[in-house]
Amino acid sequence: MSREKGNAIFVTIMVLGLMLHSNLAHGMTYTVGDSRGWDFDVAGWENGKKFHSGDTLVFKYSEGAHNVVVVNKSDYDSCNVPDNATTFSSGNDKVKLRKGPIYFICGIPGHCDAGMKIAINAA
Ligand SMILES: *[C@@H]1O[C@H](CO)[C@@H](O)[C@H](O)[C@H]1NC(C)=O
Ligand SMILES: *[C@@H]1O[C@H](CO)[C@@H](O)[C@H](O)[C@H]1NC(C)=O
Ligand SMILES: [Cu+2]
Repeated sequence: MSREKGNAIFVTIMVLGLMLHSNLAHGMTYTVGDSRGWDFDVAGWENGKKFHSGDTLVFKYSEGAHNVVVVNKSDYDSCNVPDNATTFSSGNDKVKLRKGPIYFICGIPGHCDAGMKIAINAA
């Protein structure tokens, strides 16, 4: 193999490695609900997306209008807001995903029932 060809292959492998590395290390960032943000009828936004461990969800909403509560599946299904659950309320809440299922609802009475809930399963 020529020296030039060897160098080209080396550089290609380096670039591929860096791309893979940055993908794994930093993941994707998703704004929940896209341009509408964390709002009523956000349920289903997650469908058809492939989430991975290391991806970040950003919940955007007017501070005070909503919040984000991490719940288990039964509370997700029944829209129950448990005491002392992990709750975010800044209006610009970033959550890094770990592998496995995670469920988010809005804890303001009535909002979860109105569709403020998403279920994610990160690979
Ligand atoms: C879900 O969480 C609620 C409240 O925190 C708890 O009462 C319930 O036992 C939990 N269910 C499961 C299946 O873990
Ligand atoms: C919630 O946390 C407070 C303070 O740590 C504790 O006193 C209370 O018993 C907790 N409530 C439940 C339902 O776990
Ligand atoms: Cu809400």
